[in-house]
Amino acid sequence: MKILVTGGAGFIGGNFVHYMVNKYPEDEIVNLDLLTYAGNLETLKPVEDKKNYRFIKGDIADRDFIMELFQKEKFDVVINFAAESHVDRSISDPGIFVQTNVLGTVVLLDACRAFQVKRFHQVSTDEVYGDLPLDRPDLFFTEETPLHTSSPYSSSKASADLFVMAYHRTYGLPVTISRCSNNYGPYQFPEKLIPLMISRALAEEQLPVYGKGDNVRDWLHVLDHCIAIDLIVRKGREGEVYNIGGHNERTNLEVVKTILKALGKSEDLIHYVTDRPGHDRRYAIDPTKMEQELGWKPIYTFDTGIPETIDWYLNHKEWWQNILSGEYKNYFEKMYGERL
Ligand code: NAD
Ligand code: TDX
Repeated sequence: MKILVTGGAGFIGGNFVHYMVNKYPEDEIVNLDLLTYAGNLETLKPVEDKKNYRFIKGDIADRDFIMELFQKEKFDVVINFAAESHVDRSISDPGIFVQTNVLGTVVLLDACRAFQVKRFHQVSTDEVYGDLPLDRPDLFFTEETPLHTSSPYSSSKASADLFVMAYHRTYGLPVTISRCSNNYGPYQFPEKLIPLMISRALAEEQLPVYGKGDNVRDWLHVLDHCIAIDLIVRKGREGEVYNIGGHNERTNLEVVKTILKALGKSEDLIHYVTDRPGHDRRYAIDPTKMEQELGWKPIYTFDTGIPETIDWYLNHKEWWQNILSGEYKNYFEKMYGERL
């Protein structure tokens, strides 16, 4: 099979490329990525010389380029990870989220139609369901939960999902969608909660916790996400949505304290800052459909995954220090300068 992975120089796409290249030597994995601030080819170093792997730089929203590429390559499967993925950035600059997440997805769908791709898989997010109240631990997102978005980011992801479903119903395009909870693990860009807190705690810098730190996220190890997507693409039913999560809910404060404890750092580093506007309170996935239909079960719990992840960041300081010394630093000043 010839598989196009878009956004494979990012966090989850990069982990997915590693997984697929090693697991399926007979498949050809093509990684298409624009290399925005979040794309990092160093993430692909362990696989870049493999015979079944190739990188192409390009924009999923560039229609002419995408049509030409699809005509030439004749992909069997397309898995779309490419996106603007950071909620805070979507609050300061929503336009690029429409461009990449909505328009880029529609361009890919058109190319899949035009060149008879056998499966288009959209990597979506649990944020399309909005949030759950903090005082109702009995409530979870199922695949039937109505879309109800809060941020420009989640609105752009929900819009893309609606187009994916419309292309299935209207044109019979063979599609699937997965909606996953918060991922953590190796190669995550240090603007997201866990790598941000690890890198700043190691430097003994203040840790910016939004609001009271009582918002809840449902943490999933990135390898469990990759395994789930592979299963959906190979065994999932066309036109279906699959929620991916492993019942690992933690408040942000619990996450930060766990990191500080593991690194032997003081809780005095915690610094409460102005809350994120429209901040979703709680995400929690009901993964029954993945478990019953596809036999998926996560390998990691948060308690087994987080020490391993912290070790990874300790053993790969060069990877994230290179990021911190570049463009990211300007971004950080802009985002937090007035808050700290
Ligand atoms: P990321 O920001 O780390 O990576 C995104 C990648 O997409 C980068 O390599 C970037 O260069 C590339 N990209 C951006 N615009 C592009 C364009 N126009 N054309 C081609 N490539 C482009 O994101 P991530 O955390 O790895 O998330 C991957 C996907 O998973 C996204 O679709 C996101 O919405 C979804 N998701 C993420 C999480 C999470 O916790 N990180 C959870 C659920 C769903
Ligand atoms: O500095 C911070 N301080 C803080 O308190 C940052 C960066 C975050 N937070 C809080 C906000 C959230 O409640 O931590 C929580 C997690 O924040 P992010 O890492 O920004 O993730 P989130 O907004 O939950 O979205 C993530 O999960 C769903 C991904 O970035 C999305 O791409 C995915 O769809």
